[in-house]
Amino acid sequence: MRRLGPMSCLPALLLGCSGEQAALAPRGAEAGEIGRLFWTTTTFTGVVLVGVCAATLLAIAGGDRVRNLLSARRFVIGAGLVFPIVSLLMLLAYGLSAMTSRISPRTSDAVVRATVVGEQWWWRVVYHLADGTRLETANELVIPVGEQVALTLESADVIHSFWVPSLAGKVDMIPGRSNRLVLQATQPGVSRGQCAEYCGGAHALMAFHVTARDRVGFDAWLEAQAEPAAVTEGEGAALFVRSGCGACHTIRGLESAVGTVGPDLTHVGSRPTLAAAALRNDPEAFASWIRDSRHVKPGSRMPPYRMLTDRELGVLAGYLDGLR
Ligand code: HEC
Ligand SMILES: [Cu+2]
Repeated sequence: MRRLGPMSCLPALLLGCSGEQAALAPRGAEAGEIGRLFWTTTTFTGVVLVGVCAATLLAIAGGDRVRNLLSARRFVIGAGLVFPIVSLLMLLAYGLSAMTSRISPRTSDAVVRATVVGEQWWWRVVYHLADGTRLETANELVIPVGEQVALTLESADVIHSFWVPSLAGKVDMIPGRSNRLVLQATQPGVSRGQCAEYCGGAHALMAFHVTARDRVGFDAWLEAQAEPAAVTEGEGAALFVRSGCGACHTIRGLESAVGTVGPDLTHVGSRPTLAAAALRNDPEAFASWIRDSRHVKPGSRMPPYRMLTDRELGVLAGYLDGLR
């Protein structure tokens, strides 16, 4: 059994090769190109490694004839000099051409455009609609399958990095700069993204989801998101305003909830997760987040609300959960 020790972590390692956050299970054009680049270089270096090991073994254990062959001038120059120079140059040319043309294209004919801003420790998402208006949401991107989506990546505080391994390579979000990334999903489905640059205490709890839908589903989603909040009256809405949440959060349609410090909550109930994928999206999660956001996410910019009673927390949670 002891011998199995190191092997027993193999399944765990292999798990990293599939699923919603796997670079080697591509669901996007750029991730597909990166996958091909990876397999090409890995296969090539694997073959070279086997060749070098075989040559070494033969040199040690082989007979005189094999040794003479291996130490011949022609073999040393051919396999030791010409082959590496030619093959590495070919790999370099392939890598550079893949990177400049297909990975991170500079221009695109994208119709869908959005800006994603990294903030400690969540993602502000702003869609720039065809009619010139902007539509803000958070911690979730929905994109149409097969179409190019042009993202502008920015930061509001420190350096973050935007990475959805199954869709594309990672691009840093740098304060004062706008970086570009073109996403193109090749199949529908949900992919998970994660901040890939250490950005402070809760960095590991800064994730998000990208949902690729067909064009009809995408248009329907966009239309629903553009609507004002489903509920803007009643006990929940009043408690939200009275608790001062509106100073940091916008709920479109709810007067005096126009803050922009935190995520737009107009349709928060419709998101796949809460607080940048730190929690599932359900009423209990809303309540525990509001009661003590810093227990869930140490250092969170949202203050805890321990003074609210259980009943008040339930009312607030029910209200936010209903904002679909
Ligand atoms: C001082 C500003 C501030 C106040 C006041 C505030 N929040 Fe927040 N809130 C934030 C920030 C910043 C985040 C993002 C935190 C993170 O994910 O790291 C957040 C996140 C949230 C989220 C998760 C949103 C998502 O996209 O998943 C909910 C829900 C929420 N707040 C509800 C409330 C409620 C309810 C109140 C009032 C009781 C409130 N907030 C008061 C700043 C604030
Ligand atoms: Cu980070």
